[in-house]
Amino acid sequence: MQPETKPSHTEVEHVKAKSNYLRGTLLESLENGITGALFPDDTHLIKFHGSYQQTDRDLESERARQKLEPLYSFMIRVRVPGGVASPKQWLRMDELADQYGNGTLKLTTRQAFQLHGVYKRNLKAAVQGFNQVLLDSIAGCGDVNRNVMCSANPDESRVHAALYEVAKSISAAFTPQTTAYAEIWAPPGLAEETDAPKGSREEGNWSKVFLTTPGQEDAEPIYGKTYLPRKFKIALAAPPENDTDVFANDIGLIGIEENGDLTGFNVAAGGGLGMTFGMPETFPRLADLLGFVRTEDVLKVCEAVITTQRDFGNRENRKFSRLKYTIERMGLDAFRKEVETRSGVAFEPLRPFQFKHSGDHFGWTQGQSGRFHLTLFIEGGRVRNTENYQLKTALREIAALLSEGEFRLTGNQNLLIGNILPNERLEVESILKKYGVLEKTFQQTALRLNSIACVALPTCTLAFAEAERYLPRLIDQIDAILRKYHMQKEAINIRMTGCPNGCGRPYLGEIGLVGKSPGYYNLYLGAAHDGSRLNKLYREMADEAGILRELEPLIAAYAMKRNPGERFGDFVIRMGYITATTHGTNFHN
Ligand code: SRM
Ligand code: SF4
Repeated sequence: MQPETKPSHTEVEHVKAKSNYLRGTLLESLENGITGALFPDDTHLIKFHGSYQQTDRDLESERARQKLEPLYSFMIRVRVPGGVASPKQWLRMDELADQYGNGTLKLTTRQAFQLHGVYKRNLKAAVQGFNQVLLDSIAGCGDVNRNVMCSANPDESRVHAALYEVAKSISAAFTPQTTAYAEIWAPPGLAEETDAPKGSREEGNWSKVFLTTPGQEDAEPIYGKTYLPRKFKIALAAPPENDTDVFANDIGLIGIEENGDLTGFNVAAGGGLGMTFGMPETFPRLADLLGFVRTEDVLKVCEAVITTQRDFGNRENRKFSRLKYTIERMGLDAFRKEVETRSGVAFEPLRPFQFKHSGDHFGWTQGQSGRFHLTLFIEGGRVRNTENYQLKTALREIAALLSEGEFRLTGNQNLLIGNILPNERLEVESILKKYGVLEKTFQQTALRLNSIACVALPTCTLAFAEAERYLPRLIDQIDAILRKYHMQKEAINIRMTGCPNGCGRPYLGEIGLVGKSPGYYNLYLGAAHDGSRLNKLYREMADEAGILRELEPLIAAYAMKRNPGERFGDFVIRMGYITATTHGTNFHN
């Protein structure tokens, strides 16, 4: 049963309902040369096509003084299911960033690419540019299932490889079916032009969104005309690594191994991190474990969770429309039963599993195929050239060199260059050395290697404070404290965001910093290093001096009093500095 759009429904619900499957007046908006912005309704719809209208917030007051409209530009989020891109795709994204964007590429916390600073007049050309290498941006944003995340290294074991196949099939199953994306953006004849060899990785990424039949009528068998009440996220992980932070997702799928093969998944549902300051009825929440399902049933179960959320999710107030609140309202048992009824799959008892770590492991590894993989630290996920550090050029040279390798975006904004042939390894290494990229990974404190910062200023319209541009400098200061107590090798997760929405998953940081106003952050402590426990507010509105003042005695105590192998997040709880958050509903207590 599809919910109808009632008068009490939010504006976005009405915009979706009358959009004719996400078309709205986007074509007219794009062609209108009088303003750099879209018509208001289309600003909602373009999200489903993977783009956000933004302004350059650094220039806000100057533009207002000159009585100019804000400098509108667009962020484009390019989906990369499981984070796997080919060297050819990397090269194209690199090129598009220079040609139409602000010269940088952002690797996101969900294994996608973002271009920033694309003017309206260039949007179509930019989208067509990546469409031509079989990348797309449909469902990059919007009230649909977003980029599906998967543990970053499929070549590590048979389980990882199988996991990636499941991630791709989930991504394909829940991609919107509308032909609006192809109609608005795709270069004519693209489907016929593609030179991707059958069965190749590039063809695998091909989402079929362009393969439309003339006269085809639109239908969304899963989503319906009003799509989902809110964004929806799915991630897969293979224990002991929780590098995709599965519990932060609407659906988290924990791969279970039997005799070296993937046998199925422990399914978790109802994760989500966004909250609003001053509204304790909004809260970050980790997904609850529902039970075990076999691999062949996982798509049916995901579809049942999605349609349950479609039909029971709140469409009257977007602050309460994520699945986490639907589950809180329905009760976990009733929700589980609904999913079982809809899918026809009964959950089996949970299988044992143990996560150990939620970050990435850096450096070289050799996979089961004998090929090499290298995980590099990309601070804040930002790929750019600066005077002292030519990261973008280095990665471009590697992409041009690799005959078969791949660029895997990790869920922690880092990059794994994978499947490097043994005879190419030395050349890759010499390029990285030439540009100082290896030092950037190997000479960092473990704290920095475990850091995440969301975009925040200047592009994010919701930011109250800096994050990506500031965290590296704050870490310089914290590093000095760590060195003083010989703790520089201690892996502590630190995550900063410019507002409470949670894009850098700050409530899963052993040290979490959430922007409240320029220069001031709420400090959260006590998350589990493996992503299985949220943190809790320790100090409100701390500036840099305040943050350092709070952290130094804790780091000193950790150096002296920790038990062998004890993680910082567990230590601050054991020592009574903070009480543990055991469920989203007691996050604010
Ligand atoms: Fe996010 C909104 C950036 C991952 C929770 N997020 C935004 C917007 C689009 C701001 C806006 O609505 O105007 C940000 C664009 C900034 C810019 O200039 O690029 C933005 N989110 C990001 C990225 C790029 C952060 C990064 O630095 O990597 C991540 C892109 C992921 C992707 O590729 O799809 C990103 N966002 C997340 C995550 C982490 C995750 O999914 O693992 C979360 C927390 C998990 C969750 O969904 O609960 C997250 N973003 C939000 C929210 C709060 C949602 C909520 O339920 O309350 C918003 C605001 C909203 O939706 O209203 C938001
Ligand atoms: Fe913007 Fe807030 Fe997300 Fe950071 S957490 S990117 S400031 S919405």
